[in-house]
Amino acid sequence: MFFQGVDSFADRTALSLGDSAWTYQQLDAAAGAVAGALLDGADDLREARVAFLAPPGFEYVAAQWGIWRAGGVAAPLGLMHPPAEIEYALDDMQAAAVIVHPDYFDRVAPLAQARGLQLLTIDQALQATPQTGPEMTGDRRAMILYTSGTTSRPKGVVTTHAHISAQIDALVEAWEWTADDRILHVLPLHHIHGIINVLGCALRTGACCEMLSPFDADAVLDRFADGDLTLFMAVPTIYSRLIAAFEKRDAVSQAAVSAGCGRMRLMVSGSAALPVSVLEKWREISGHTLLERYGMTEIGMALSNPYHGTRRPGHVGRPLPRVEIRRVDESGALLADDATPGEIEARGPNVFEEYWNRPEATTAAFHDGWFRTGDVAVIDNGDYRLLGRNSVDIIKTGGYKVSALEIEEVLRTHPQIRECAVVGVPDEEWGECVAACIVADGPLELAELRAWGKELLAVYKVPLRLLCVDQLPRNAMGKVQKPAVKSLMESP
Ligand code: MLC
Ligand code: AMP
Repeated sequence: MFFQGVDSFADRTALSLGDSAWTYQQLDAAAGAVAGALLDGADDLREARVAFLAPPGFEYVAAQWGIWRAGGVAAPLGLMHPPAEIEYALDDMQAAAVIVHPDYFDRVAPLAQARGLQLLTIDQALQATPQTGPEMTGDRRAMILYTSGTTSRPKGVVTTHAHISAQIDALVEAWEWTADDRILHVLPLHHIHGIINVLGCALRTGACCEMLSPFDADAVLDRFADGDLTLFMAVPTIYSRLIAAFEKRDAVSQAAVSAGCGRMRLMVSGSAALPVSVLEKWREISGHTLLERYGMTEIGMALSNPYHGTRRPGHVGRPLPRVEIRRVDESGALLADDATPGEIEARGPNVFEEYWNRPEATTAAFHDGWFRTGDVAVIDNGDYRLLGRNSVDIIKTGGYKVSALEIEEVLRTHPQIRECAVVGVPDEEWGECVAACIVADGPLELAELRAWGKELLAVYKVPLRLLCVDQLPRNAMGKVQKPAVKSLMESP
């Protein structure tokens, strides 16, 4: 597995954060210590789930690699997740242990202790006597990432070491990563975009991954201006923020940013649709035509515009190496005609193992061995063009996937809310923003609702539009009509 093959670049810088930097050798040693702390004399964690919460940096990677080295399944938690969300994840994954950075100890320790889980601070773990752990094989479960879907609570997506390697190898090959790359990492580390596409590819190739967290548009532009980065990857909302920050700068500073971008070899966008206006504006600023690609937690990256050759705005390109893609109609029949919209299905060594502990959901997610993505696309001169999702209950906002049903469940606990329907409405900056249509006992203001749901709603993204109505649009059977709710929320 890739994190065990660091010998060839042992002395190279693997990670940097501010003025600190760590070599591959240091990461490798740290992983051995974390494995020693987890194993505590045992020989193998045998795929026990180990949750970990650490900000982007050395400690995060030490925990991830240490869990793997001990034979465990690494489950990164979200830094902004409130205790209720962490509790849900710990219980759902049936965690055996938790590793926590000292800055997050108070949030996690009571939850781990209440469940009798092994609790380690990362500092403690790094002091332990190193252990080698079991032999790694590709078929071992390696990671659980939580993803929202059309059910009301998130599901744990399980990938093995072989899946992770396949997902990384496809990108390394297609985008020509080398040990001389230096990428600036600004994404959250509990989703695949940040874990696989940025961190994983960098560490697989002996490149340097420079962490900048939390995302700060001006700090990113300053680093671009330094001119020593080769790669950058982000969600469309981040490019919108960079454009806004760029436009506030004076001409000298703008010229420095543009020149620095010119020295980079590739800039990538994904996780949500890249508006053509953003692509064009960023091209004027940076000289780069953003490479847009398409992927999903369950399958890693699947489609990509070319590294060499023409990148078509509004398109997500063609299948990545070893990823098989097909499209089917609503009855599941294979589509031969490129122009007819069809659901994308994926197959290949990149496709995940299962939803943790949800055999029925796993079975339902596959169709004759192909994973059903729920994304609808046409093929236009060989390139895929996404048209949207086949479920109105999935919202993509700021690159995060949010379940409308999950937000509705939270809103229904508000004492004044009798009924509600949540939808995503188009938004220039966020791609979609979350909009709630409610029937309330008395007037309810957005500010009041956001204050009430501060913690709970933060993780699901607070509804940014609120409409109070006397009744929700329903059909003759009494079922809420989401498309009608959507048009209601979209009208000015
Ligand atoms: C935050 N705000 C929002 C919002 N999120 N408003 C509308 N919609 C949202 N979704 C508001 C806050 O309330 C706040 O308002 C203000 O914006 C700043 O909030 P913030 O939390 O500081 O935002 P920020 O940290 O700047 O986050 C923006 C972001 C972040 C774009 C950097 O969302 C992000 O990192 N997104 C990346 C997610 C990601 O990696 N997804 C990949 C999933 S994997 P106020 O009023 O308080 O100022 C995947 C597969 C694949 O999708 O293909 O890659
Ligand atoms: P997630 O479940 O968080 O991994 O998000 C995966 C979803 O993000 C996909 O199913 C798509 O709906 C969406 N997505 C990813 N990349 C793109 C893209 N380039 N354009 C549009 N949607 C995208």
